[in-house]
Amino acid sequence: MGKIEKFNTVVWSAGAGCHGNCGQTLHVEDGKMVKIEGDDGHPWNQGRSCPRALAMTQYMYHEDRITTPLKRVGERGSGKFEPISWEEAFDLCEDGLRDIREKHGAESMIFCQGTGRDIGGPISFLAYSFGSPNWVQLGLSGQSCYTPRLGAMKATMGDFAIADCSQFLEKRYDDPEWKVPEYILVWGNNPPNGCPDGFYGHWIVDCMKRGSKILAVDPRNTWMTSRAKVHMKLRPGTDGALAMGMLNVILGEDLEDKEFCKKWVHGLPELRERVKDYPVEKVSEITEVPAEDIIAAARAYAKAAQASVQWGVPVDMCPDGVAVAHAISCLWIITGNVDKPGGQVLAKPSHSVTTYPYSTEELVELYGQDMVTLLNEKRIGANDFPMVKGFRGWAHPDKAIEQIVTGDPYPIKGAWIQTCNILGGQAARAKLHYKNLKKLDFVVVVDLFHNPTSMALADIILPAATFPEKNSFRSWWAPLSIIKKRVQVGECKSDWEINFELAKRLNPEGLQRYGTVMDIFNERLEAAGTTFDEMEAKGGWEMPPDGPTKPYYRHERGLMRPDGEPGFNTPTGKAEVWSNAFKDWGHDPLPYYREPEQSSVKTPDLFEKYPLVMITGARSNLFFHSEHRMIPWLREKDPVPYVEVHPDTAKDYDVSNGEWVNLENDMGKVKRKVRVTKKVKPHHVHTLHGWWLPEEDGAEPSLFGVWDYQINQIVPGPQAAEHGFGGGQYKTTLCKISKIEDGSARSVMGE
Ligand SMILES: Nc1nc2c(c(=O)[nH]1)N[C@H]1C(S)=C(S)[C@@H](COP(=O)(O)OP(=O)(O)OC[C@H]3O[C@@H](n4cnc5c(=O)[nH]c(N)nc54)[C@H](O)[C@@H]3O)O[C@H]1N2
Ligand SMILES: Nc1nc2c(c(=O)[nH]1)N[C@H]1C(S)=C(S)[C@@H](COP(=O)(O)OP(=O)(O)OC[C@H]3O[C@@H](n4cnc5c(=O)[nH]c(N)nc54)[C@H](O)[C@@H]3O)O[C@H]1N2
Ligand SMILES: [Mo]
Repeated sequence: MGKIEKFNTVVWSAGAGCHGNCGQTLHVEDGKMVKIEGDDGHPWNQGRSCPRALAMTQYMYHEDRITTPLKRVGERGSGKFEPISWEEAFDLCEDGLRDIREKHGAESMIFCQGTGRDIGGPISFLAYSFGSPNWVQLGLSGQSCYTPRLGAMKATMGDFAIADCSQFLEKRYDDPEWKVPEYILVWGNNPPNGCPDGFYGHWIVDCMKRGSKILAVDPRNTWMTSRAKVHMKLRPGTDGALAMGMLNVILGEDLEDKEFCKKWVHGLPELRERVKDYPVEKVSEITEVPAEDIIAAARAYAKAAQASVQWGVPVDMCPDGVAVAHAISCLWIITGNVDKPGGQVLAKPSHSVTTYPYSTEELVELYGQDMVTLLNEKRIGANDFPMVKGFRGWAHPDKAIEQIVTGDPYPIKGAWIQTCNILGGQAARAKLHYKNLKKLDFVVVVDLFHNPTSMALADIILPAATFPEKNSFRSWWAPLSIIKKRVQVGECKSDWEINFELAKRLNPEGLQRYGTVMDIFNERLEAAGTTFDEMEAKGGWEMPPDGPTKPYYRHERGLMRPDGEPGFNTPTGKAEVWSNAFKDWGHDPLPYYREPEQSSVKTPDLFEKYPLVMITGARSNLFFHSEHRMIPWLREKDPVPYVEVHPDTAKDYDVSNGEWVNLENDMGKVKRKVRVTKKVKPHHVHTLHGWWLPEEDGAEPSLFGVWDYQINQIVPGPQAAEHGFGGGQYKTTLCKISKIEDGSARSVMGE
């Protein structure tokens, strides 16, 4: 046995999945990782780990892991691949991409990613170097994850904000500047399970231990909601009405922070008028939340010395998620809970380091003026939705999948799929995505394991590295961190290395200044006045110094605006509850509520046929989306896909605990095992998304059993959000339960 060496690092993809920045200690023996444990000295997680991090050794050295580049040798979908060298793989990718660029234009190649792992940097670098403006979270209907919330905050405050749990301060809860939030309004979020969007879930629990009280907005019962002073169990997708109702109470009872509003808020009189349309009784009727609960929660939140909101993806998945996020952001704005301790902390990338360039100047310098023109004029969706053009540099997912078939205004011929499982978890209308993507001429998948997407579509597969196997850096909120390679598995390469090699081949002149990926890292780290090696020598992470990226009261100190004046980064310098940005984009400058696309109110006939509201994808801490089903320690805990059914509903449908059933609507049916539980309300059901069976046959037609278990084939689309962002129907699809008479689920799941 060799000596065990210990290295501290940060858990950012691939492996645990997640959006986190946890400090973990790797135990390495003879070049192999043998154990992982939480790093006590790291301010983010202070020594803690999650099940997926703890199972990393099983993930890294799993027998199914893809460890060499692969080339398809049979028909698409036949599952026949053979190993090739990296040189051959890069040659084939270069030829395939060049061929599309020459015949159809670079925009005919789309670059698809999943959720925000360590991918935005490498994939935009490759797409833009190649010359395509079409970088897209393909399948995510309405781009309904975080983008609607980010868009609303950008429009109202010019910056993003998250619940203040002292995460920007090195001494954390012991820092004298920080104050514990009196209330935390946990809205459509289960933080300890998901740690979403750069927020470590147990920070809320840490705050609760220090006195924070919880107000919860969630149709289900969770650990978190069971601790709430007020739990508002709303009808899924009616969050916008609830937020407007709370604003109605606060403004109706003059509970706003008058001093803050006078000095820093734009458009309060207009908001006051608008919320009159949402009296509490009406809101109670829409949301199914008792009026007294709405009033109690609104008062508690508004009267607190400081209070914060921690929200989740169901907000985005409401129809017009942007408007819902707008309404919720008005809560913290009018109560003055912004940029102050224990409120909503303005969150900026640490040390102003960004993983990829944002500004037009930087884009022109790196990729040329043509790229910027393409981004504005040819990016899919940019001409349909002003917010797609004006706010976020991604192509529009629902438009992109349709353009593959219409070819209008130009053909889509190839896809680079990196860090996403479109057919196995990301896409609503999963079968439509399957059918349309099959039409492409050339598909590359960069992943660590096979999945239904790679099996059905890939011509070339490139094997990616996990976080202990790669160099990278991270500035998503704080601290600024580097990730240093410690082990090698097979021939796997990091996403940065893969994309760098290809980008250089496809744009040799433009990228002359970079010799290796390390040159890119160091260029990006310049904003922090440091280098990768210096960061490593200092222990790998650094908290932001006083200035624009460290709280508090930055709007008063002139640190938020490019002109250095006090105020927020908006046209008026104030937090705009009546938003000039929305007006300029042609949208309602004030928040509003819209009914979900399918519901008892909007589609009563459909509701009669399918009277169950299906919530999908409330996060399990065992799995990250469609990942981890092959990891024994994790799968053992939740071996099959369940559906949560209330006892009354189980009775109505004559089904019992442990019985296999179908969830069904006009789009199809999907198998689930019944778990009778009061976690859900009667006539709501909940089930986890992302199910496929790695142990099953991967070749078509099985595709790892995906069409038996993938819930997204009965989740409809396209989104109908006015903004183009929001409205994915992942939490509001109507369905019914039907019996499986032939025992087919049992045979598939081996029970
Ligand atoms: N029904 C339903 N569907 C949903 C949701 C829901 O709530 N309900 N949520 C939606 C949301 S919010 C999102 S963001 C999407 C997410 O959807 P995706 O991000 O596509 O999620 P995954 O299914 O985990 O697919 C990720 C793939 O990338 C691979 N991978 C992981 N890390 C890396 C890496 O570092 N490099 C590379 N090259 N590959 C990597 C994994 O092995 C996996 O195959 O799903 C959406 N789908
Ligand atoms: N372990 C793990 N962690 C993850 C992920 C994962 O797959 N696994 N995915 C990551 C990603 S990409 C994301 S976007 C986040 C998502 O994580 P969160 O933002 O926490 O979202 P969910 O877990 O989908 O839902 C949170 C809660 O909202 C409730 N809910 C459902 N529908 C509604 C509704 O209409 N309104 C309201 N108010 N509440 C509703 C659910 O019952 C659930 O308890 O997690 C991230 N973290
Ligand atoms: Mo997400």
